[in-house]
Amino acid sequence: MIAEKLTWVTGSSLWKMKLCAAPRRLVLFYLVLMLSVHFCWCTITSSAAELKVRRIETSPIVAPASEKPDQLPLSRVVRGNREIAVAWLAGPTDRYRHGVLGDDLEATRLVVETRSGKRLQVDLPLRRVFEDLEPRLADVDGDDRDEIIVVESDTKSGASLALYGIVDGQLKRIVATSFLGQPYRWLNPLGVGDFDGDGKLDIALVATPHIGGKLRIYRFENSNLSLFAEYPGISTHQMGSTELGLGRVVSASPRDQLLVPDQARRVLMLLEWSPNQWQVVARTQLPGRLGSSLTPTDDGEWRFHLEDGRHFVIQINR
Ligand SMILES: [Ca+2]
Ligand SMILES: [Ca+2]
Repeated sequence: MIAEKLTWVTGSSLWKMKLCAAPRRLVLFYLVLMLSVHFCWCTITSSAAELKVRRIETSPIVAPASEKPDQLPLSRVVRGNREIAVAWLAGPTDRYRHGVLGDDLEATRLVVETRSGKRLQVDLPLRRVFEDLEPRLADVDGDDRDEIIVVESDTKSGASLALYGIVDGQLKRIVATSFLGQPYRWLNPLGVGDFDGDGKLDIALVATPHIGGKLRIYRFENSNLSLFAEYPGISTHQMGSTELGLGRVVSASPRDQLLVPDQARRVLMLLEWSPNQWQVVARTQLPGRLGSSLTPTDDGEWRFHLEDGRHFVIQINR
């Protein structure tokens, strides 16, 4: 009986012949040994990637100057490839003094220029601001027209992630997540990707990245954003910084993955939602605290610097 089990493990009838004649204790020893080898093999192969960090010398990156009238200071103009040619945040105000993004100024207006040259805009009511530095363009619903992902904060309820788009020739809010529930609570959008492998884009963000940040993933379905996955202890932003890209979406098959720092920003992890549970595909300890966005390079790596000013690149080895 024991020898039969061993034959299943090794796949060899020769083993069976030899072990039938072996003492019972020896058979048990071989059984435990072979099962251990089998288990170790499974564990090693499930670690499908490695994160490799290498130091580099580089010159400092110069922040882009404002290029649009009334543009929010420190914000970035974004260019698209579809109907929306350009999008930016404008109308600076200090009516919501949170200061999470480097100053007390936030935007009251979202502006786009279409490819046909038409300018459209949305002005928020007095109790709201765009607490953000860049509108992000993505075709979230797959209709070949970009939506705009932006952080919209309420002076009484804190931040939400909002999706804007051109509807019937007007720039309108299509849908938004719930507000975080109290003022001075912020979230940092992370990006879009197909994180559950159903062929449709999902949206990732980090809620309250300065206080126990939670990575959250939403599906856009039936004109709603529904939360389907959450991972605690993630921080993609340093309080007061204009750097928003400390976490990135990594293209992968069959599901896109997320490269994110832990709460202390000293560990980088590659996470996958696979399926219905999180898997840490790879992780690495950084030689200091992450102090910048992860910027993609032409070689498929990610460039960054630490808070102490040293520059590095990180490579994903699969
Ligand atoms: Ca769309
Ligand atoms: Ca999906």
